[in-house]
Amino acid sequence: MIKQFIRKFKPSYELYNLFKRSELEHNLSKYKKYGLSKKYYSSVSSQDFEGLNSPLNIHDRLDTRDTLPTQLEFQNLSVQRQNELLTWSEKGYVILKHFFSPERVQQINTEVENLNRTGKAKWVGNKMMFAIHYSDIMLQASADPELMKIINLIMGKKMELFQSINFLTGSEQRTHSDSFHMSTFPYGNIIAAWIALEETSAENGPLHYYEGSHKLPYIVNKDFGNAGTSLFLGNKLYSDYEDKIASILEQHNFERKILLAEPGDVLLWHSNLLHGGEPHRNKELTRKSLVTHYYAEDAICFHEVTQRPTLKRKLEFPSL
Ligand SMILES: O=C(O)CCC(=O)C(=O)O
Repeated sequence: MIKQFIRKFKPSYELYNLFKRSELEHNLSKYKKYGLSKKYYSSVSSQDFEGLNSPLNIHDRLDTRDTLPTQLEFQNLSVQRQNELLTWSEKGYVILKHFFSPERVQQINTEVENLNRTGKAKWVGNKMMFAIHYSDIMLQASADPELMKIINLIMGKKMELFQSINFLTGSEQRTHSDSFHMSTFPYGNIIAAWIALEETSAENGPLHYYEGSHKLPYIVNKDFGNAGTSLFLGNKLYSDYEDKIASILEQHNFERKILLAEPGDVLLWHSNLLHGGEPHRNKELTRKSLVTHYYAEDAICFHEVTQRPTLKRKLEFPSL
C-alpha cells in the first residue's frame, strides 16, 4: 500500500531525480525551446505538450521512396540495402538482411555468456538491461557505425544510442508501441533495432508487428483514462494500456507480420509501430536477440508510462 503510494506520488521520484542532474539536464534547453518552464527533475508527460505543435520528422511527412534516393549516404549503400530502406515511410519498419556477420553474432553471444558467467549481467525479469554500460562488445554492436548511418538516414537527423536489452527467450509481450515507454516531444523521435542473434521460428517466440500501424495517433495516458493529476500518476494498470491497444487494432485492418529472422538480421522499427512477442512455445529453445533504442539529439526525452524524464547515462566508448 505505502509502496504503491510512493510509486504513484510524483514528488517522491522528483526528489530522487534532484540528485541526478547530469543525467537529466539534456532536456533543459529543449524545454526552453518549446516555452516550457520545467526543472530538470520535474515529472513530464504528454499533458505538458498539449496545444503545442509537434512537427513531423521528414520521413513521417514525406515518402522515403522520394527523399532517400537524393541522399549521398543512401547512394553509397549497396542496391540491396537501398531497396530495403525505401518502404520505411509506408510500412514503419525495414529489415536489413544479414546485417551482422556470423562472426559478429558469435562474438555477441559469447559476450552474453561471459557477462552471465561473471555475474556482470544485470537482469530485470528475462531482460538483460543496458549491457552497453558494462560491455564494450555490446556497445560497439549497438552503435555500429554502418547501423548508425542507416538510422540517421531514415530518421533524417542525428540519433544517439540510449538503451540495449538482451533477450535469451521470447518476451511474449502483448502488443505495444515504444513511444509509450520511451517518449519524445516532438513525437516520433526514437527508433529501435531488433537484432537476431539466432534463428527465430514459430517455436521460440518470434517478434510480431503490424505493418503501417505507425501512422496511428500516438497513444498517451489520457487516451485510456490514466492522465492522473499534478501530484499523482493515474490509477490504471499497464494491462489497461495493452487492452486499449488491442481495441484500436480491432478497429483497423493492419497486417500482422511475424519476423522469422536469421542470425544477423536487423529489424528497425518506428517508435509508433505496434509490436510484441509471440508465445515461446518450445521452452527447450532459446531466442537470443538484442534490442537497441536511439533517441534524436534534439528531442525532449521522457517516459509517458511513468511520466518521468529520461535518465541518460553517458556512454563510455573505448578508445581505439
Ligand atoms: O523481442 C521481443 O519479443 C519484443 C521486444 C519488444 O517488444 C521491445 O523491445 O519493445
